Amino acid sequence: MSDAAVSTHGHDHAQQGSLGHFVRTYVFSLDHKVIGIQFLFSTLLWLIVGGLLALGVRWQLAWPWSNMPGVGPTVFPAEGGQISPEFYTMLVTMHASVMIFFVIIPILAGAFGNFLIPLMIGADDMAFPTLNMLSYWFMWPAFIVMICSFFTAGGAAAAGWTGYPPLSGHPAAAPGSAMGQTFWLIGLIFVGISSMMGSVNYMTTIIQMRAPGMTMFRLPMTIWGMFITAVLQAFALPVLTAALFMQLLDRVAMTGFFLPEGLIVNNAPPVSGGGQVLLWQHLFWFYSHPAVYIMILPAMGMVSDIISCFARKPLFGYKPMVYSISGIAGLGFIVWGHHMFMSGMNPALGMTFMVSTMMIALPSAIKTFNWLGTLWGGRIQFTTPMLFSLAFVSMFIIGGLSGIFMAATPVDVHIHDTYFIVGHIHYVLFAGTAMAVFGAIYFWFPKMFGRTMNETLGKVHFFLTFIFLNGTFYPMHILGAGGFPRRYADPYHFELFAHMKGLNQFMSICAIAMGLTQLIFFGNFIVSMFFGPKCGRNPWHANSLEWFAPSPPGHGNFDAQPIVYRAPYEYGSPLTDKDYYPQWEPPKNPEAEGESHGH
Ligand code: HEM
Ligand SMILES: [Cu+2]
Repeated sequence: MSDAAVSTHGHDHAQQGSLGHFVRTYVFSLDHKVIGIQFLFSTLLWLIVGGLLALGVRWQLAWPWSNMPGVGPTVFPAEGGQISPEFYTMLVTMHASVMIFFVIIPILAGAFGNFLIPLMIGADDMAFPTLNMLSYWFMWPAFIVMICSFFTAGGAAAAGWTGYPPLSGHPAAAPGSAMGQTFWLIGLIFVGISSMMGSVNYMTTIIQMRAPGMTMFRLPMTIWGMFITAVLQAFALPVLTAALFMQLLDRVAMTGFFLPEGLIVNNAPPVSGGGQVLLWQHLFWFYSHPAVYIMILPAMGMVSDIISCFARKPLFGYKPMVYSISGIAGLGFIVWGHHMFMSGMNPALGMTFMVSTMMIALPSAIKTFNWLGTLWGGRIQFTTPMLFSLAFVSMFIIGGLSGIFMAATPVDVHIHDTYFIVGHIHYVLFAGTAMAVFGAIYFWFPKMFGRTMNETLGKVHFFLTFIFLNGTFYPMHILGAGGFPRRYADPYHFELFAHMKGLNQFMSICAIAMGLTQLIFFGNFIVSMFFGPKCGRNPWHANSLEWFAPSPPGHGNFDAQPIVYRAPYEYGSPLTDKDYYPQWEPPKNPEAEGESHGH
């Protein structure tokens, strides 16, 4: 590994300015920091794509069958500028698929995992730099294939991000299910391969390459989040990849895994048969329930670090936090049936899944309690990263509580497939994870680029996003409790829902405003990259090892081998006169610190 790092280093001097050098340094780079930043830029770009798709959805729900101003006539000339019902289902499907598989998962693991893991454990790079580079370069073909599907006959995939057969399996079932669904499957298989390469790399790096003194229980929570996520990926992803292949074979090779015998759709001739539609749901959720934790555990880790730093207090209950994350990961494999309560399930089994799902709320509650415990009595600094982290904690509580409603089978009968579920998703994923990601960007931006982002603009970005996100997503619970269905292009068609249009218009206006607010963020990000005030190594006075490296760190990360003397949360320690005591600082009084050496 270090061979590669050294040889790239050599080129720095030998081939200054040559194209080959540029390509090796910034395009096919083996450096985990460059790969992390590549992931960050790409996922932010895909976030814009996913966001625009969402605005399409919101447009239709607020002002159904009306011309989209500006873009409508160009994008949908055939419908005279309106979104068609077929296109609406594509929008819903592709919005969720892009956000989940191309934004949330890769921004956490790909961008922050890559950038932070070696720096926070005191390593000079990942264990397998080439694998790391490949994991990034598998994402672009995946994304291009997904997006190209919009231009195939029939359009993009339209069976929802969950891709249930027979809708997804039968070429005549859903619009776009001719080529679009096949493209979708190929795209996701590529994403799966990418994640798999990342996962083995992260596990190996964290287990094998920690700096001297960095015991497992001295790892920052960010690293624990990334580690457990990598383990989850390794166990769950093969199941999804196999299922994707099987669906692909059903579509292109006439196998019969998921389609029942003699199924006739839209008078099209029957296709392969003899399969089980429910088998897909089991395989899909066996991956995708653990995947919802893949989408939040790294965020929980990063938030823990940010909160401890700006409360200037040690993280409350470090070990219970570690056990909770592990517990969430373990339990995550025995709850997938809660997505299938309404698919036809033996009540005894439904009961089992209900109980296991409710149990998983326990470790989640422990974590929330510990964040509050960390804040309690702290000298809180309301910086932008801290504000976003506090938003994460408070919003995650709403998302977690709505999860408990849904876990109760008698309640889920009524709210399954309504906007209540969509509300839950958005509270855990947008109000939760995305807030944590914004916090993490503001927090680690100085390490990435050696400059800080503008705090005032950061706060404006925070407050507007926070207000508009609640305006957009909170009413989803109200709609859902009233039965408003998800994935319908025109629910107002039913008289029962006609009165809900006003609320939907309010939500869509908030969504548009929230989208515009992000321009502040992107502007701040780009301008600060070049003109932000330069910062030193440790602008937040934090304790973990990444702050020991220069900002931005050069090849090989550290200019001196870091040695770890203590846990990463020694804020307000009586053993030093500063209010923080970094992991790398040799003890001033080794006798007094003898205890913490014992680990
Ligand atoms: C307190 C813990 C949680 C509980 C008890 C819980 C429970 C549930 C239940 C029962 C459902 C299925 C509802 C239905 O379709 O009728 C569900 C759906 C979902 N949950 Fe959670 N959840 C929890 C936390 C999370 C977290 C942390 C995330 C993601 C970060 C998440 C993401 C999702 C998603 C994406 C769906 C919807 C899938 C779909 O049908 O499209 N949940 N949750
Ligand atoms: Cu689930």
